[in-house]
Amino acid sequence: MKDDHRESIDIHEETAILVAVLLPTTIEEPDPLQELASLADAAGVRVAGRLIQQRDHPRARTYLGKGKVEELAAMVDMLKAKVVVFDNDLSPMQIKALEEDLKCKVLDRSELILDIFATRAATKEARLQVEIAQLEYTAPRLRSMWSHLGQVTGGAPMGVGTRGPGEQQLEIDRRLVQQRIVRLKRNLAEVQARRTREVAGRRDDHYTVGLVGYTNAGKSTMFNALTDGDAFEADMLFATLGTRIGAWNLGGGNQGLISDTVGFIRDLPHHLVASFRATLEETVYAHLLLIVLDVADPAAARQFETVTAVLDDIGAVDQPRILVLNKVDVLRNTVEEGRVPDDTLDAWLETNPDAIVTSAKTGDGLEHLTGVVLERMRGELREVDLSIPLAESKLVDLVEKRTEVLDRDYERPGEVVIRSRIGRRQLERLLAGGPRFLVDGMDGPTALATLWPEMEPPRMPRIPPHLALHPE
Ligand SMILES: Nc1nc2c(ncn2[C@@H]2O[C@H](COP(=O)(O)OP(=O)(O)OP(=O)(O)O)[C@@H](O)[C@H]2O)c(=O)[nH]1
Ligand SMILES: [Mg+2]
Repeated sequence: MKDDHRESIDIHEETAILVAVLLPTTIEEPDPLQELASLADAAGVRVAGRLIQQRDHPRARTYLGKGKVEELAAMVDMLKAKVVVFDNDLSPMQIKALEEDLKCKVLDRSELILDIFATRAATKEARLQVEIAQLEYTAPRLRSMWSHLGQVTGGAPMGVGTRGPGEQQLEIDRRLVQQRIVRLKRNLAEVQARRTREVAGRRDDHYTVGLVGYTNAGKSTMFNALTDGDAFEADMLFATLGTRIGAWNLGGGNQGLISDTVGFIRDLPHHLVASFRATLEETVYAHLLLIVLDVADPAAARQFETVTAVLDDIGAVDQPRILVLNKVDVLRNTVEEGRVPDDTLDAWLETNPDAIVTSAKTGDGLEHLTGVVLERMRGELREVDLSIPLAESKLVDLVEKRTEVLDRDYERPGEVVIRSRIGRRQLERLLAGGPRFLVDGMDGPTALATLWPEMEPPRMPRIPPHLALHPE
């Protein structure tokens, strides 16, 4: 084997063997390699073999036990595998030792995820995010970093990668990598500052709803069904990497903005979470979160845990969440196949009575979901008298269209008093045009505070320090 086999981690269309080491802390699953297989599939790898070992703790040098490494080496040889992918995260030293023993390229789970992200990154922002994450995670695991750098930057800088990986060269590489990371982060921070302002603006002007959930749960399909949008949906992990925003007609002249974004996965590499935080910003700042769950997936419970953990991690902790139990049309099949218990749906509804059952594919439950979100948007309704100068005919029109009008009174000259049932959000929207009318005889801010005293003004969530791009 040549010494430079790990200069790049490009694994597209290569023959691979998947390996999982199950520790006592690993959650039991019928097929421990199922998710890694889906990830490998999304990365375009051809899976030729699998190996699973149970251990009390990882072996320091190779993670896998000594005998199993020998067994794996024989498999690599026999199946002519070009790459071995571990479901566990490995240290740079472990990767090096394994590559020596197995005489082929070795990748860990985080690298596989990064690889998928790298091939999917379509926007400048996503590419910056992925490159930073790769430099921080993968670069220390490469023998010769420059050739890899050349790969991600699309040009081999100074031909350094052609040189042998001497210790001194590695030291120089390391410094150059650090410099590049700093530069990229600065770049990214600029792109993201602009974005943050846009996101905050959208939040001030509209009611925003964020679709979140495990990868492949059906977010993009739901987004398309609710918005006549054209988000990419595919039976593949991480089909979506960017964020998409669409108008959601909630009925009764009300409109919300809904966003579809990157899916979550367990053990998402921390570097990746940090650099993708801004992509998730649309979510963090949304007024309401819809957690989309593939209820027919045997791993649904663990996926739900992952999603709530990531939401906490990115600071999306203040807004209300609605659980959406999706793919209910598939559930009957999975129950019949014995892959999930037949009381699956009841069990979810027992612990989450407000959950909404849907099929984004057939459209079942989406009308109900829309109604529930509209209710949330309007908030609790109040009956108020709106005193509007007759000259403000547009405003009168808006009130007639957007609220439930109970009565109209033209007795006072130059003014109409409309008795109306209205939600806080609707009133805020009407007031946004300027203080041109009184509510129960009060000005706007006073009326809001008096009529909905229990509601605090929405807060912009904080960014947890460990996820800030520039931890100071
Ligand atoms: N039968 C059925 N299939 C669904 C449903 N919702 C989504 N799917 C399918 O599930 C697969 C994944 O859907 P996506 O909408 O791409 O999932 P996603 O959550 O956006 O996934 P990522 O972008 O990877 O995070 C696609 O093949 C969809 O057609 C559903 O309610 N029923
Ligand atoms: Mg998607």
